[in-house]
Amino acid sequence: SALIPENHPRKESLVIREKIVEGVEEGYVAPQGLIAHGRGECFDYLFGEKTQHFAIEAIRASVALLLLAKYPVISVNGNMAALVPREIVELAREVNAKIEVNLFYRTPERERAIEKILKESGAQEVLGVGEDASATIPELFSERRRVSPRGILIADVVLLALEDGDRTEALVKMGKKVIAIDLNPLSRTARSASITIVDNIIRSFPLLIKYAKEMKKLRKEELEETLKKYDNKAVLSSSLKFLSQRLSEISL
Ligand code: PTJ
Repeated sequence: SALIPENHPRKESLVIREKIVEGVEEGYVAPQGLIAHGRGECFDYLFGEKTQHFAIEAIRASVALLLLAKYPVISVNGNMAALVPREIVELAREVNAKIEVNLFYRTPERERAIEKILKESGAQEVLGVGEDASATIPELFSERRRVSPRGILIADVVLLALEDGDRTEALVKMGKKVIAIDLNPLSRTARSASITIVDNIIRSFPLLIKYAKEMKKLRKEELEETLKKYDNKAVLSSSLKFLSQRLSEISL
């Protein structure tokens, strides 16, 4: 935005914030997305606004899982569409995943606006819009239970971000592997996902794309080995240890 001075020490963070605000003004980001973003900013600040080793480990495992999946789907909400639309499309292309709009605060207008953004970013097909979201996830009561019968309903792997805990749990209960990007390692989503990337979507999507390009060349057995060695509990606990160590160091 023109209002952010070039030399502002937190310029990048302000530019990103501006994208979310624009999304709210244009109606495709939910007002609640502002609160979610602020929460994310706070955690990101504590993590040093850098992708840390535990996130890299989770990103590599995620890429292995996506490349091994039979039917991977990337689930998109308002905040993701505002921050990483082109990256969503590129990652989907690299790992051969479907793209599905799935909103907590679902309205036909928001669905269509997000579909438009994704198509302008190069997506051929966007699932979960209008009549296409005709299937339901059992045990869920929010509008997020509505999914595409050609997408999340039949997916074996779902990548999502800034997600609500109930739905992550419901997807896991349905037998799906869930990859969650969430800056809060204590959230229910972070705790119940199969793989949790504790990092900002702004940085993790480009890294997912980078590793997908590299790891595509690996043999199936090598990808399976990466997955077998992965331990999500250990990764979550190492993100918390990182936080406590960093805070002790700063407080000296
Ligand atoms: O677009 P909709 O209707 O589907 O609504 C989306 C929101 C985000 C409003 C909805 O899912 C929501 O209310 O989410 P929560 O429960 O606030 O959870 C958001 C989580 O994402 C929090 O744990 C934040 O720390 C985290 N988060 C926020 N921004 C980022 C993030 N994680 C990664 N990257 C970010 N940029």
